[in-house]
Amino acid sequence: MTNIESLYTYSTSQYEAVDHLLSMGVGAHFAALIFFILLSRFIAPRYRTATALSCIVMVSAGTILYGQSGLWENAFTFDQTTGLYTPADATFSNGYRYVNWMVTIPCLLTQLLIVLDIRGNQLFRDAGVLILLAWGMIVTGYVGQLYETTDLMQLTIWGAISTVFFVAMNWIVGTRIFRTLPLMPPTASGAMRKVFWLMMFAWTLYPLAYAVPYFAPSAGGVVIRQALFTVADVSSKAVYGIMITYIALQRSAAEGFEPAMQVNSLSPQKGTVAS
Ligand code: RET
Repeated sequence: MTNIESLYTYSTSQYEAVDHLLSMGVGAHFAALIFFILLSRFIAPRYRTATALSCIVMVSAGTILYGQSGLWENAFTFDQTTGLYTPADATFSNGYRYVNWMVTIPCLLTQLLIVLDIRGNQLFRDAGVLILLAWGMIVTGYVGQLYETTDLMQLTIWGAISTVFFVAMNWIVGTRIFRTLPLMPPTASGAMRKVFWLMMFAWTLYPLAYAVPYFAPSAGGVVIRQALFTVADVSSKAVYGIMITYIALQRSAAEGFEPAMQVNSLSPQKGTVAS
């Protein structure tokens, strides 16, 4: 049970491309973490949990990517005679990512519900259903990817089951977003619509990465897969988190939270004279 990553030898540029992509992912998440910590005091307490959840996602994803980057470096050694990177003792695995999603996806879904201002029992119910669907998607996808080098039929069956959970989850996310749009301040509803499309785009890159063993079982395919994962990670967590925090800020300002109003230049700075 291994991933296709451990089957191939890589040219220096292919090996380095993956190494650089993984390191870029680490940097992007830790940089975004600083941004969320700095911005959180401008967000009204009612929405601040959404930004706090982004901090958890950044630490969790940044740490796993740091591990993936170390694993990649240990899983291949440079062969002086051929000038290629060949598999070493350690086995590279994408499985760590799937396990990490068990933590990050519930946070991403919950922060969405918080900026949609879904509260109380409704929040527990919606978050509960979405998280169960997400876990169903992840666990079945995790099992499927274990077979990617041995049995493409199993990869297909588990991938199909996982997709059923994925579609159901997206359906609920979409209905919650579009039902709430008319109730949001106009400064936030445009961004919320963009969040929906960002999710559709970024989240779909993950099943594409899962499917790489079908359409590109090669060293080049591995580079494509790690690039898909990196674009998906940065968009679905860091860029998404920035948009969620932006919405939280707009809602905070619309509800009269002074620090948020100052960020939006809606209230005069202390010491300035209103003319
Ligand atoms: C799998 C298996 C194949 C079918 C589908 C999948 C969907 C994965 C998704 C992952 C999203 C991850 C995120 C992580 C954030 O930290 C499991 C690859 C549909 C949608 C958003």
